[in-house]
Amino acid sequence: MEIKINIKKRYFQILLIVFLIGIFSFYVTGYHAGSFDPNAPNHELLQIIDQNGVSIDQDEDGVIDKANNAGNIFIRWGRTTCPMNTELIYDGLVAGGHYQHSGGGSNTLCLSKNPTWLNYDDGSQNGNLLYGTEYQTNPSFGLEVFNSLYDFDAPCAVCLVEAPFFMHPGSKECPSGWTVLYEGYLMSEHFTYQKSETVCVDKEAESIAGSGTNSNGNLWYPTEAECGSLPCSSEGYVQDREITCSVCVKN
Ligand SMILES: [Ca+2]
Ligand SMILES: [Ca+2]
Ligand SMILES: [Ca+2]
Ligand SMILES: [Ca+2]
Repeated sequence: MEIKINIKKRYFQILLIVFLIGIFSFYVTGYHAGSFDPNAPNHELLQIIDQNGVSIDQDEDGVIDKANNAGNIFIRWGRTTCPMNTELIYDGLVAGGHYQHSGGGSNTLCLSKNPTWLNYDDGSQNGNLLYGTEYQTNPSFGLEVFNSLYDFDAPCAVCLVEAPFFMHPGSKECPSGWTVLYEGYLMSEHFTYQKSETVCVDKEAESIAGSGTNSNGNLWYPTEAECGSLPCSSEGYVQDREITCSVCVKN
């Protein structure tokens, strides 16, 4: 009789141990599986930047939101440093298409100063062509403060900011609730040349050392208001006056 009771007791002890091992295993493996839950908020996703330079935000539920215009990366054209309360990612060279070429890319790039390569062929195949950007700011194009930059090439800075931002064309000031990151002048290609991008160039623009040779690749000119199509008045735009801009960040 006593032997039977001991066998039953041992049987329950074994069952209990198996049960405890099972619970332990479930927690260990379940914990690791949970860390790969694709729907869980993942801080690594908070600052992903897509191919167009638009940041992909993520709300508290982990839902990715790409459409709120809350890009966290902006380019400070004409400078190598970033404004206060923003972080320099890298400084580079401004580059774009040739002023006489009707094809090629139309956007302006903040190009790396330190290129690295994948596959290449050093023969000239002349597909898309990329040129450095020169301040074409001789005195005949106004904007006296930029005259000393004439024929020099422009740098740029790619900056990280933690709030939504936008470029405000036409004003060196920002709307209420927004703070100026930098102010400057709208610049782009000459109106008789081929199209390029209009960007906001810092009012205290710098040049790349030793770049004063006249190369005329991609060119920056100041931008003038043309009344009639634009409304002009004593409080508004003025015929032939150089248009300003600012980059604004949400308070
Ligand atoms: Ca070539
Ligand atoms: Ca030039
Ligand atoms: Ca030059
Ligand atoms: Ca003018």
